[in-house]
Amino acid sequence: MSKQFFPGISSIEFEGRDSKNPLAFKHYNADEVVEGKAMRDHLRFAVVYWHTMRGAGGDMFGWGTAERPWQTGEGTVKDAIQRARAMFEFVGKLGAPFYCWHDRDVAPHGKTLAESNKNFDAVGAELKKLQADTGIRLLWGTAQNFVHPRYMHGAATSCSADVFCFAAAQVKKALEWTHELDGEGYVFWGGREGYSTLLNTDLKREMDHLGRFMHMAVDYKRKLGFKGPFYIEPKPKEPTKHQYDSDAAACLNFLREYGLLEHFKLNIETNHATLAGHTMQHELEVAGAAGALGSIDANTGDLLLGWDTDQFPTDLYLTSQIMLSILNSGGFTTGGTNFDAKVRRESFKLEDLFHAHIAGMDTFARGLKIAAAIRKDGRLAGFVKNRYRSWDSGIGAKIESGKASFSDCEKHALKLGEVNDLESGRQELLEAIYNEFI
Ligand code: XLS
Ligand code: NI
Ligand code: NI
Repeated sequence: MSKQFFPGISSIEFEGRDSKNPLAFKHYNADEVVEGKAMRDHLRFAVVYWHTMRGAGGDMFGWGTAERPWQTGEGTVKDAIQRARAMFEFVGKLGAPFYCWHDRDVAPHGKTLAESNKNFDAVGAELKKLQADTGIRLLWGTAQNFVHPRYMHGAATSCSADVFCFAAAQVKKALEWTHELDGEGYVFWGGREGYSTLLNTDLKREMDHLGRFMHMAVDYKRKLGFKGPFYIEPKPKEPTKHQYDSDAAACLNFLREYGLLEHFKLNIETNHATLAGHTMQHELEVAGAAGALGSIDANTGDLLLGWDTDQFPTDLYLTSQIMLSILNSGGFTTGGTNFDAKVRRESFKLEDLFHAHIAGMDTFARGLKIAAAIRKDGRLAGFVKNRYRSWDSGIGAKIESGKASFSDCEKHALKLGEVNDLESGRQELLEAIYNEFI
């Protein structure tokens, strides 16, 4: 047995809702069947490499606080391999089936692109071995095209064509490793694809370059034979003032405009939705309506803080609403519930990583059960269906099928004289019904 990074902690087991053991699941019972499917397969939990392995708890005002025995600070490949082992020990003990990475989380930056690629190859080989040994799988990979100073003006949307080429080379390599590690999908989050001021920005040209970049990625994916979906992860701001992939609607418009919609789905993150002035459920519904609901980054923000605080989700309204939208759209296929979340700076102990993930997984398990109960009860969906019944026959059905004209509508309205039978929207009653299930 190689070195243990979490020696005092064994596998997290399901003990049921009355358990007081902080290192046990109270609600996430992987084998429990909900709507004909095991919880494990509904939720498809993933742990992120960046926050969980690389996050040190620093902020603008203070150094890192976190106790992380695998962070030696040397930045070597040897170090990175130790870290990969720590990651798989953690994910294995937690019992999550998936993990996610950025290329530069797993392996260190080299002095040149060739050296970075070499580093990545060395750690990638170790990841492949660890996956085979543990059965833990890659939900998605992505390229970290925002940390290095060369990306200060953007990556695919940089004013420099040279930088565009570095970004392309990085995505090419990250795609190769995602494919080699049997990743279920691949994510694009436009870390600096946006601007700080329009005074120095040719917006149209930058958007065109982003479209070109995505087409090149699609071509390379085909060449590789990678079958998983591409996802775009919307976010309105941070680090830039305005990011081009600002919300689900903006992403869908971009994908349609550049003829990319068939190749992409969306990866929706709660904290990004709220930064965009939307609810998570709104973003899921917009993506779902376009048939593009792919995967989620599970976290939450803080109403009083205006940035991506990436907290663990522990709100039952949030998780039940998310699971309601996911179940209504047919459930995850290649996507999953990825904890793009970090423990607070004050939660600096190793076991806090377990507490945080257990809290998130239990809250999602309850959210799933609540959503399934709401669907079984049927009152809420029934109310919505009934609310639109005027579209099921007569003039409504004629309009929906495209067979009615303005003149037909006018004739109908003239015949009625006035609308006298409008019904209440009943928001408060519906909220009370929802509460019955919490
Ligand atoms: C940052 C994003 C990022 C993506 C992956 O806000 O959430 O972590 O998920 O690049
Ligand atoms: Ni994210
Ligand atoms: Ni984020």
